[in-house]
Order: sequence, then C-alpha cells, then structure tokens
Amino acid sequence: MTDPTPTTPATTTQTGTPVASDAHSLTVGADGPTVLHDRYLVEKLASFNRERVPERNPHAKGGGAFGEFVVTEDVSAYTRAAVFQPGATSETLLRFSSVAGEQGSPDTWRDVRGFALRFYTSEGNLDIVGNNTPTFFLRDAMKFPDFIHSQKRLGDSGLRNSDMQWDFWTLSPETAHQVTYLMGDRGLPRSWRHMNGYGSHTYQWINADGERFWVQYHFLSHQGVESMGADEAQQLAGSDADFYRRDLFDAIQRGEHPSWDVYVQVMPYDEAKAYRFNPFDLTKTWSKKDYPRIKVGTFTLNRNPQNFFAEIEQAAFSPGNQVPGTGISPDKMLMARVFAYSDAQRYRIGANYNQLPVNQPHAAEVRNYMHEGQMQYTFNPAEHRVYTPNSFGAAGGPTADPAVGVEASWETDGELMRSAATLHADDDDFGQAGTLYRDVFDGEQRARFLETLTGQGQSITIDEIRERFFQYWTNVDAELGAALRDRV
Ligand code: HDE
Repeated sequence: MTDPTPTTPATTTQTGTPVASDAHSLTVGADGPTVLHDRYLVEKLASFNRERVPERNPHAKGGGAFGEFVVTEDVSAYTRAAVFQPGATSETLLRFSSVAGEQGSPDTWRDVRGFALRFYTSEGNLDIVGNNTPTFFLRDAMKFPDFIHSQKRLGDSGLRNSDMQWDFWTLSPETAHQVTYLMGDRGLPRSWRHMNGYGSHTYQWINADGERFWVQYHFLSHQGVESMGADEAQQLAGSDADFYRRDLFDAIQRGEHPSWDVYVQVMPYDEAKAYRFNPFDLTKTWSKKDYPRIKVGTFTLNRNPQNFFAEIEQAAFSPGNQVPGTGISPDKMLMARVFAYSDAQRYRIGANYNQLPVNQPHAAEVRNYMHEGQMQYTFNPAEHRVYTPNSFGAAGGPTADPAVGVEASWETDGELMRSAATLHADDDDFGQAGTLYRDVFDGEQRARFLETLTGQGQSITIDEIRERFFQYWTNVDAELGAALRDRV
C-alpha cells in the first residue's frame, strides 16, 4: 500500500531528489527490517537531532520583528553617522527578550527585558543592545557570569532559588538601582510594545569635524509604558508562556505597527571628567535636568519574521557593531561586551554567522580578505587576491581607507591594576535607587513595589541573607527598609 499521488510539488531530500514517502521507512517486504541505506529516513532523523543551537545565555527567550527608522530631526552637529543624518531612513530589526529564563520559560516572569536594536545602515550594521531599563545590575564584566549564575539554577537541585538571588544582590550593593527597577513596574511590562528601550551604556558620537560627544540612547514607546499586575503575570505564566511573543506577532499581523521615538542625551566630551556621577558607570543614569533628551527620529516595527529560527534565533547582535560617527565609551561592561557577543555568536551559530542573511548588512557591501571557515556562504570575486597589500589595484581587492577618520577614542594613562573606578562627587550605590523609589515611582507604584519586596523578603530562608536584605533596602530608603522589616 503506497502513498496517494500528490497534488503539490514533490517533497525532496536536502539535495533536491524527489522522495516517495514521508510516512513509510524502506523495509524488506512490508513487514521486514528497515534498511540502513534508507538515506531519506537517516537524513530526516539526523536533521531532527541537530535542530537546536545553543540558546542565548542569558536572553534565551524572546521575539522580534523588522521595521524602519526615519530621522526626523537634525543631530548632525553631534554625529556624522549616515544613519542619523536628517531625513535618512534605514531598515531595523528589534529583538525583545527576558534575561534569566530559558527558551521555554514564561514571557511574564518578573525580569528585565532585552531591547536589542539593529539599524542596517549604508555604512554597516549598527547594534544598540540594551534593555528596558536605563541601567544595569553591575559596572564590571568580571561579575557578570556570577550574577547570571545567581539568577539561574542551583548546582545540586537545578532549581532557581531566592536565597541565591538575594545573597548575590545584597553582597553587591551596586545592583540596588537596577533591582529597584526590576522589582518595580518595569519588571512586568504589559507587552513588549508598552515599554521603553535604552542603550543603557554611554556611547560616543563623532561629528564631521571630528568633535566627540558622549551619548545615552533612549527609545520611547508611542504605545505608552504600561505594566501588568503580579497576579495577572503569574496566571499568564501558566496559561500562555508566549504571551509577549504572541502579542507582538499578532499586533503586526493586524497592521498595528508599534513605534518608538529615538532620543539621545548628549554630554560634551570634556564634561565627563567632572560630572557629578561617573558617566561611564552602567549602574547610573544621567539626570535629564543636566542633559535633556534630544529627539533624533522614529522607528516602526512593520514586518514579522518569515522564519523565527532563521531570523530571530540566529540574529547575532553585538555592541561592537558600530559605524563611522558612533562608537563605544570607557564603560568597563561595554568594552567587555564587544568581545563577548561575537564570541557567543561564534559558539552558537558558527564562525561565519555574519554571512547569515539576517546578520549580513542589507545596505552596505562586505569587502575584506577574511575567508573560508565552516559553512562559508559568500566569497570574493575570482580576481581578488587573498592578501593585502597587493599590486593588483581595484581588481586585486579592497584597501583600508584612512579617510574613514577617527574612531571613538579617548585619552587615558596609568599603570595596569584591578580596582573599582574612581568615584565622582555624587557616586554611591544607593542614591539613585532612592531617587527612583521616592521621586519617580508614584504612590501606587511604591505600594506595589513594597508588596513585591515583601514577598521577596518572605521567600528568603537564611536569616543572615534576610538581614542583609533589610539593610540593602534601608540604604535605598530608611522608611522602606523599616516597613519591610515590619511586614516580613
Ligand atoms: Fe548581554 N549577552 N552580556 N547584556 N545581552 C547576550 O549574546 C554579556 C549585558 C543583552 O536579543 C549574549 O547571543 C556579557 C548588559 C541583551 O540577541 C551574550 C555581559 C546588557 C541580549 C551576552 C553582558 C545586556 C544579550 C547571550 C557583561 C544591557 C540579547 C548570547 C559584560 C545593557 C541580544 C548572545 C539578542 C545577550 C553577554 C551584559 C543586554 C552571552 C559577557 C550590561 C539585550 O553574548
């Protein structure tokens, strides 16, 4: 009994040979043994066994869409980057994510959300890989693996654990500002569409005259910033683990295209040294009174991925992807991320990951002498030499161009050492967290915040850690600390 005659194009092997059946293995007679040389069966099972690539660690669970960025203002005084010139448009890709949960984890667990934004610019891909918070837990990359370990699972039971999380946080006071965000409303966004994004780090812009500025990126949601109640989030975690992913996909499918305005705070290069906070300390924000936000343009997400794995799972962002006129700053975390992201991508999706369509520049040519390696997809014209310098002119291949001009740079000196950064006048670990709690949260937000922290405090089982928990929050705000001690 064979399969019915198909009415569609014939299914094929991975090398294009039509196949007779997607239901029956090749056997000796109808009831005999399956033969090993059933190439299609073997190929299908082998492909199945190799479908997963290592998930992102962290930021494994997420979703994203493509869109377009339009510059509506003139910020050319601060940057010569083509993508930010008046009227410029560029294709974008935005991937949202949670931090701690694995790929199958619920979207609505309380967490910071990743906000990884790529501009496919005419001068190469620009990636601003930030979060829905303007700060981060740490200021030195050396602590990052330990922090993520404490957010994930115990070594023996493989379970997540509140004692572990609070043990790490209360022994790392620099985390207080970001943990205040995390335990506040931003930890439970209504959807990915209803949250702001931030570059979080300080970056550098360079204008056409080579003048340098420090900048902070803000992406402000046109949908507003809305949160979800803890009960609703918990219920959704059980009933619809992909709530945010579904919301974004369906909204775009309905033609409800979410958009964000792009703003930057701009600090003149020389003001960094004396600013009251260390402007390169990722746990700090720059006061908007000191450096107001300046509008640049707007991006709109208007196209869902055609294939989630190919375009979202394999999207390979890196803070190191900068373009002429933009660059990084001496932020210790940012400098380490420039190495770590491409290292992670090479491990996850292979040496030539930038040749995957979603990672290739869409509006710029790739021209260099790097070649070969696993699964090379693209290659240079035959007449190109495989080395530089060479004496064959344009036919021989590209040449580096000094006119690309100054990359992001800064002055520095001093002996090598392992040390915390020099403190600026107002630098401390709890001040900005207290300001966020007292001045930015409104009454209802403070009440929800106290509710959440009470639950967190009650989940701690080790007295020493609980005592440090009270001290940590007392350092943020004395009344808050006292209320927690009382309630817990
Ligand atoms: Fe990440 N981070 N990170 N991170 N991160 C990754 O990239 C890393 C940090 C952020 O949607 C990884 O492909 C190190 C800060 C987002 O694809 C990895 C350090 C901020 C995403 C990685 C940091 C982020 C990632 C996981 C300390 C906010 C998702 C696998 C130096 C400002 C991007 C991968 C996407 C993803 C490493 C710190 C945000 C391992 C080593 C700070 C939004 O490369």
